Amino acid sequence: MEQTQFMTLARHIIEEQSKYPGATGELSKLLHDLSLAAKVISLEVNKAGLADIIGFTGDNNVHGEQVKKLDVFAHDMMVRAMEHGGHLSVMASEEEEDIIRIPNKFKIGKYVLLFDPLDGSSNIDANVSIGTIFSIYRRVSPDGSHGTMEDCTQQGIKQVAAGYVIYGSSTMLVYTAGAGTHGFTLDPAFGEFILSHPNIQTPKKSKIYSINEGNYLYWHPGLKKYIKYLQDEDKASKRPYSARYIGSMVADIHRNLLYGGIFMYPADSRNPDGKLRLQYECNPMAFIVEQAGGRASNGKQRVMEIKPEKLHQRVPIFIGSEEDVKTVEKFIAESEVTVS
Ligand code: P6P
Repeated sequence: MEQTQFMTLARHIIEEQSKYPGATGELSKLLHDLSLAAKVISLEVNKAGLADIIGFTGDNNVHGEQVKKLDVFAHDMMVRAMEHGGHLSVMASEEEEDIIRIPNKFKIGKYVLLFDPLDGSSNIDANVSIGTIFSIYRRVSPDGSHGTMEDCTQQGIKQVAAGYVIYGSSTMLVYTAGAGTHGFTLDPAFGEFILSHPNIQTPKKSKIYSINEGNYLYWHPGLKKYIKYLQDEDKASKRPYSARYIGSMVADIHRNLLYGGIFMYPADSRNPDGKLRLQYECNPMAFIVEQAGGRASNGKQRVMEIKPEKLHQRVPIFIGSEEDVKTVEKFIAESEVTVS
């Protein structure tokens, strides 16, 4: 790995922003506030096994999924850490039905923050890596007033920054502001995110595929053919691929980003839109992976070009190594031709 000078996240963000003439430094401060929230959530996640924080609150979130206390903590921490900075006009969380208004006592800013506070939380009790995902837009509603639903349902191509924090054997923050994708590892000794993975480039072709094969029966015929293709032997194209599926999107995509791989959460006959949310999971991950030289589509169209209709909209996603995503798109297209 390229030797990196001792670069903190704060310094990296400022240096990145200095590349953009007219940058006011507001985005830098916003990302800095996000990194503070990440440190606090990391502390709680890493001691969840000790505290009584594990276990269900007994409540259900907007999607009817049982909510773990850590989900609630992470959501509350993100809101509290971000609402007072004066950089945001509005927020939206995967854990909350409606958009989150900035309290009147705080200054209204020009950015919009969408986040999944703790993705993969059903894995908390098994100590599996989980993560926070965030996506930042510039507001489209008039300055000075409170942000709107329209601010929160912009196409992914309008993102100004996106990132995730993975709480695993170490805590890492991976982000892009449109000039490459960069990874920082939290040094717990002095609580700083240090640049460990500058300008990540994901392999164009891989030998790893990630999908919940328990849904095989319900898949599109083209997808069934593609998975069978990956399992056939062909040394020239490094087949059979290895199946790697953690069931935590941040963990699966992080591994594939570094090693190469394709992650798939497709539509199926039971879930015509798939499972993962466009605004909180798919768009930020698509921005990150594309900036690392990868590809992200819904099987037919670039994820970031999908026009959101609803805040919590779900979309199918095929994301990762560019050549692998293009291959599955081809299988789907060909099978649609034969099927129609
Ligand atoms: P399944 C976790 O609940 C999550 O939202 C993603 O992190 C993960 O990729 C997916 O759902 C796993 O879903 O249906 O395979 O358990």
